[in-house]
Amino acid sequence: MTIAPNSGEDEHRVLGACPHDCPDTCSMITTVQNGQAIDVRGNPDHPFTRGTLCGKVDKFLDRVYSPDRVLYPLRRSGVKGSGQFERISWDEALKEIGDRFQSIIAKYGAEAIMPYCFSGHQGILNGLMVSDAFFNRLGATIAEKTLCSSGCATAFELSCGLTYGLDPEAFVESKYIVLWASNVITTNIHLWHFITEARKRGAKLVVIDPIRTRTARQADWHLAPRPGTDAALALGMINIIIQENLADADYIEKYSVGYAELKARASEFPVDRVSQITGISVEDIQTLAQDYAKIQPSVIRLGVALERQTGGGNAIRAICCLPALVGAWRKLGGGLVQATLWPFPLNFDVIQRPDFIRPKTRIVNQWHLGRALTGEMELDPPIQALFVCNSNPLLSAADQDKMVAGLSREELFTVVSEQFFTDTASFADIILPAATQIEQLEIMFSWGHLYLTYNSPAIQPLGEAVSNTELFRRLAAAMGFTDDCFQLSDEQMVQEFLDWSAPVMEGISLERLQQQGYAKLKLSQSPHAEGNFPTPSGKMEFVSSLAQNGDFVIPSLRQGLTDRQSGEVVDRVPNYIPPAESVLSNPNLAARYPLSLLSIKPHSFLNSSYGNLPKHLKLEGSLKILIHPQDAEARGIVHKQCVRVFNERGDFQAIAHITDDVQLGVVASPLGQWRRLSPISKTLAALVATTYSDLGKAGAVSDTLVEVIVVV
Ligand SMILES: Nc1nc2c(c(=O)[nH]1)N[C@H]1C(S)=C(S)[C@@H](COP(=O)(O)OP(=O)(O)OC[C@H]3O[C@@H](n4cnc5c(=O)[nH]c(N)nc54)[C@H](O)[C@@H]3O)O[C@H]1N2
Ligand SMILES: Nc1nc2c(c(=O)[nH]1)N[C@H]1C(S)=C(S)[C@@H](COP(=O)(O)OP(=O)(O)OC[C@H]3O[C@@H](n4cnc5c(=O)[nH]c(N)nc54)[C@H](O)[C@@H]3O)O[C@H]1N2
Ligand SMILES: [Mo]
Repeated sequence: MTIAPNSGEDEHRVLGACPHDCPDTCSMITTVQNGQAIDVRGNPDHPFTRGTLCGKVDKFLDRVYSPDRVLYPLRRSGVKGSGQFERISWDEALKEIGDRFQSIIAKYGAEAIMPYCFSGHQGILNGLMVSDAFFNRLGATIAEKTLCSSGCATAFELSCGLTYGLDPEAFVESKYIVLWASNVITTNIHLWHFITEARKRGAKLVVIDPIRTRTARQADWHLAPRPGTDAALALGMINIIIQENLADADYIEKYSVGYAELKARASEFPVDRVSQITGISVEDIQTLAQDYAKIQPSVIRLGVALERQTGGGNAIRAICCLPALVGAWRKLGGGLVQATLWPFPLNFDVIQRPDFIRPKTRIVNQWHLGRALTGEMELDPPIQALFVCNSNPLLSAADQDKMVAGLSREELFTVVSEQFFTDTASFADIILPAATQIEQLEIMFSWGHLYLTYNSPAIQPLGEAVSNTELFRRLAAAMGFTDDCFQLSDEQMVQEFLDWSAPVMEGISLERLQQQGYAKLKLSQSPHAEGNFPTPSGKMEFVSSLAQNGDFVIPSLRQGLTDRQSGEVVDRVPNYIPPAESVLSNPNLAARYPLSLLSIKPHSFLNSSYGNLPKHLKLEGSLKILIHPQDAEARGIVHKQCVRVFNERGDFQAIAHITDDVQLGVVASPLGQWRRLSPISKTLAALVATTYSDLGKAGAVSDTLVEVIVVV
């Protein structure tokens, strides 16, 4: 809503919500003067985000008013990828898209059209699901969206169910906090206040991360396992906890199934073996297991990164066993949080319209866009049109060289809806201008707290930019779709996309949201004190009944429908699946490519968003690779030298940062640097692994061996 004028008659403040794919979903206040936004800041009243914005979004107006914004529809006027475009009208753009889609459908069928929408915007209206109803109605290929969190979600579903875990604000009550593959200071900064408060009250902070991150540096204790070995660590902890009688027998008895099988599995992980696998000392593993069990309430914050390892799904399942084993769920502040989004009462079927999907419609996973476009997948019909929205696949998917080759195909008709001339947009035939958050209406769930956040438009859209919802209304009209869902206004979507009568919405009205900007779901702060897990048995499933039945759907916000994952490949009890590419598990490959490459989240970008804005670029620096001093010395690499990072899949060049923040044998590079601003126009996506991890078709992108050499 618009709140009382600050000073002067034509200055007012508007309550909004940060639109980004980040757990924090901040409540924001935009100050508007004479129709211009002059300031964006955090809303001090919000109990979780508490008035601060991160170092990326506190410069949001740089994004809104950037001279590089795409503000008008554009048609390609040079060769693909050249970046040459001419301005056209919306009518021309829509007619061209409609005509091309119709002729492709006539010649090849609608499956020759592939949408590609991801998480550039996280709103319930304009986010991940905004394109689904339209493309399902069109009969297009279904893009399976597993770039983020599908591995975590599947692991949760198989073990403790799709639970929010606990209220992250209850971290203040915790006495032992474990951040497991979670770089909170970079990726979830507003949780830090609650961790700091808990530490003031005596809590200990442990970080489990192969890298000494900003967060690890602040911890009481940093444990650095070898990448991809966390399942062994968790099973080793479980073994010690059971052997040393530190388990909570009463909690296990009442609220879990499969303890005997878990105990048997864990016994395969004696501490010596775990030490060999993980590289962590026997004493440290013992101390971790003992302290974690004894110091209650203990809590684990899991990041997303584990799913980017081949055995990551099983690692997450094994870690999910820990709080039930020690009864951490019993007390306020105990348990485990990964993503809190599951209780938000979204009407997925209304938003995504899976009922439009024609039987047997083809599914292509987004990670495989490059192979799909080049013809390597031998799709019939081939992809003849690609529609990108909320995403920059040239940087966020895998097989970058193949994507470039595919996007360069002359007959491929590519449409990109964007705020900026991204690397992907530069290959478009048509670019459509997208509005930013302060130019549109939105309502947001969160995956890091329990508040719904409301975003009122603060300014008129710049140029001819439109919200994603308006874009799909226009496209539907261009295709002659008269279904009611394509006539809904944004205000009607807010009403229909949420179940306002759900019990969690008690006390929450639209008026309250508009006035306050946010409202907390009605949920227990510690929902599993007495079990109540959202699993088929209602208990914590050390042995997964879904895996046992052998047939479950990958839970995903991203599709009403995704492929089923056969249970045959899924062990009923969590196990350790070694990395596909590591020195220990694949010595032949490691002889040629001895370094494990982790792709990590950039501190000053949001994935690739902001990667073109001067202040953010200055803070983030150029494409870099962190390398251990001994690994650098062995290769004659000096600090800040340009190096080539390569394997059989591809290569990129980066600036070497020599630091013992990474362990020997591990290199790391932050995601998000733009291809065209990088040496040899290549980034991480050129060489990361193209396989899936064990669960949820997450990309095993951080299970990647490389070699690094000096560029001469
Ligand atoms: N190697 C490697 N690959 C990864 C990951 C990794 O760790 N390593 N992480 C994965 C994860 S977790 C994720 S979430 C994905 C992220 O992958 P993407 O979803 O592709 O994220 P971004 O790179 O930020 O690109 C989002 C684009 O959407 C645009 N955008 C923002 N708002 C709007 C809007 O309202 N309308 C329209 N039309 N466009 C908008 C932005 O300008 C930006 O260019 O990448 C995945 N890929
Ligand atoms: N500043 C900023 N914030 C972001 C984003 C961003 O791009 N920039 N992206 C947002 C998105 S889309 C997401 S999904 C989240 C992701 O949030 P996180 O999961 O916290 O982010 P990552 O950097 O991918 O991984 C966290 C840590 O896991 C470690 N890690 C990697 N492999 C392993 C392993 O095998 N074992 C262990 N124990 N640790 C491992 C990495 O070294 C890294 O420090 O962040 C969100 N927030
Ligand atoms: Mo993500």
